[in-house]
Amino acid sequence: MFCFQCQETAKGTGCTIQGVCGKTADTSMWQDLLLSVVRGIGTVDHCLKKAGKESLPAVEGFITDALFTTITNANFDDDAILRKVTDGIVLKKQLIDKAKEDGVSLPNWPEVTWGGDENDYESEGKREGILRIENADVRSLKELTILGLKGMAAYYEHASHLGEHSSAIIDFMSEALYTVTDPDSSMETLLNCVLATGKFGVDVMALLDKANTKVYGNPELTKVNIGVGKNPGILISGHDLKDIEDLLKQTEGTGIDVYTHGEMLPAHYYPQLKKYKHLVGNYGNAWWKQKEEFDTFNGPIVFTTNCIVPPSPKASYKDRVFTTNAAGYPGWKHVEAGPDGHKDFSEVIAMAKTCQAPTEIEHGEIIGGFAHAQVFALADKVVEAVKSGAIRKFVVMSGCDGRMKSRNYYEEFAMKLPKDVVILTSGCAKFKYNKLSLGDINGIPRVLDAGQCNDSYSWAVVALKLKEIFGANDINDLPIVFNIAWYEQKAVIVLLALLSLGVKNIHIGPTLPAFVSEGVLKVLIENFGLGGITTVDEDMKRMIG
Ligand code: FSO
Ligand code: SF4
Repeated sequence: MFCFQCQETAKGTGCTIQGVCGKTADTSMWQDLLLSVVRGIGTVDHCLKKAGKESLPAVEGFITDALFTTITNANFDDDAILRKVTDGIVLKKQLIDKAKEDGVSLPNWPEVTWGGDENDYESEGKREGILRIENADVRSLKELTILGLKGMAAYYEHASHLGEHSSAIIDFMSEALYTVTDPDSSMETLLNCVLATGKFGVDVMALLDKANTKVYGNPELTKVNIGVGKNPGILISGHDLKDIEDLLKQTEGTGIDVYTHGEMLPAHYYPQLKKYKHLVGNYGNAWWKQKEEFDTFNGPIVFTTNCIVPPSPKASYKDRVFTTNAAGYPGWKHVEAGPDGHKDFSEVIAMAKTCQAPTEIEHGEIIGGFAHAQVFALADKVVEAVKSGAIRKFVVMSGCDGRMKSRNYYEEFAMKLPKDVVILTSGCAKFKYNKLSLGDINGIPRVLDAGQCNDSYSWAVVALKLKEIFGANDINDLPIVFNIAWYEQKAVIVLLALLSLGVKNIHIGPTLPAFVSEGVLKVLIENFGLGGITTVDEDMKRMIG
């Protein structure tokens, strides 16, 4: 196996025997095979559309689900992955037949021509690994695109569950899949494809923002309880707001409470979700602490997206975890959506009724809900604080948290920030500093949490607004610096999106991605001033002054 897609990759270069995340070599091989099928489907879909022909509607759901499935910690279930491979082969055949009927010629690349014989799954999976691309810079640009597409697929899927679709985004995904499949794509074409991925990254985050706010209202300043109640509870994790809404509706009046975990915390900020009285709080912290926190939660847990940590064989909770959407783990029940998109959580609820209430591990409240609309509502106060010098700088500390010790850097950085600097956060990175009581500046909290990692979009919207208010020529002239923590591929699409908006001098850490080759890094440094992190004191001087 070879996988280097996340920040925790072995030795900072690539996992070759087993994933640090727990992914086995077999799972890695089946994911490579699934990705090859997706590239084939994207290629044929793009050829049809480029020739002005209709493609098949199933392409949208397949591409997004398959890419999402291969995100770090999303799906460890080989059977589920292989079912998706088989479904993909059927879809690819239908597309190829359609191309034949319409007289559209197709490239004879292996991803297109492979017939999908089950006996060849293993050899094909091995052949389609990342190292099939020999040139390190070509590989790097192709992977940057693919990893960005994975993040895009995840956000698209959540938006689509709430009824938002965009043929422009899907067409782009197919075009990009075509470009990375083409063995003759030039470096220039590939670099442009990476940049275009960032542009569509902005579009997909805007689409999800529209979907979330249209259905659930604009996030508003909210205090979230981090303690527990007396009723048994269900813990729901991940990013899919439609799932938590379904669960809240189905648990209403049952005597079961609902708690959010990790990236689901921002559900509390939405008016149409916080109205449910039995949405009692957020339990625990970022994804990587789940082994301890699921144990003491005592009730069932639902994963709506990635960030599964494989449980130890003796884990007390291993029989009370459910997955849905692209997430999966062998032996855990998977809740499928019905044809109308409806999900039936009755089994989860029945299990909850037999469980004890959660054990309290924390007590108190945290504050959040500062997505763009709430920040705009406070705009006068914010602008005044900047003009008077009460706020000297904003530092965007969005992204992911993780288990590496080196990430303590972010907690220390937050603590050492001068008192006139405000942290703008989103994503699970916030769990390093959202309980530190960093105080406020003239009533504006020093940690403003916009929401999930996709809500980094809010910080782009806010930056553009500030640019307008202050009459700045360039977004980079504002008193905003970016010190972003990354872990998996949603952070990749967020980063590419920021680059496409013209944001320069972004620092990413705790380490630079293994999938960025030396040559590509040079281009990113020259054109965007992208950089890593050093020590807290050094970076404080560089970024804050
Ligand atoms: Fe975190 Fe996990 Fe949102 Fe990621 S929970 S690490 S970037 O999946 O998606 O921030
Ligand atoms: Fe390794 Fe990360 Fe890939 Fe898992 S997702 S196999 S930890 S690089």
